Amino acid sequence: MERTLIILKPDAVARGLIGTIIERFERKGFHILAIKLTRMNASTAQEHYAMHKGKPFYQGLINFMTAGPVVLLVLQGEHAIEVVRKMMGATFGFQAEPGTIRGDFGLSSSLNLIHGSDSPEAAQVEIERFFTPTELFDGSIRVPK
Ligand code: IDP
Ligand code: MG
Repeated sequence: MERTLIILKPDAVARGLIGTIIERFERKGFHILAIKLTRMNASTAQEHYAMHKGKPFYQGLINFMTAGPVVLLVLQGEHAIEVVRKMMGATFGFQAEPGTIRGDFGLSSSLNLIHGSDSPEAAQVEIERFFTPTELFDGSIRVPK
């Protein structure tokens, strides 16, 4: 069972696509271990996208990611990282296949709705970046006696 960190980016939140996107993951069978609406500050965005530092789009990406609230999620399921990346589609909406989140809901080459971890190592670091262990739930129900 794998875990992955998802960010519904500011464009997804602003366009009212939170429910639509999360519904796809729930219907696919993923369990939501954690969920939070928050605004990312610049230093967290810089850390999250450190691998892109120096690229021409980097400052625009930081500006975009901090421009409004985001929804952070931890999803769990079989092969979660690969399956979520497939469901997200290619990086830019105009290239992403229909049927994928980016392919169905966007055309932009910068506002692309969603982030998903790209490896187990990245997932662990990213989950710890945004959530404490006590914020992760296993989905089980305990009925009080
Ligand atoms: P990914 O999100 O599909 O893994 P990456 O290449 O890792 O794509 O890029 C991270 C994020 O940086 C993208 O999701 C997108 O928001 C932004 N980005 C990547 N390339 C460009 C670009 O050429 N112009 C503008 N933004 C970009
Ligand atoms: Mg990437």
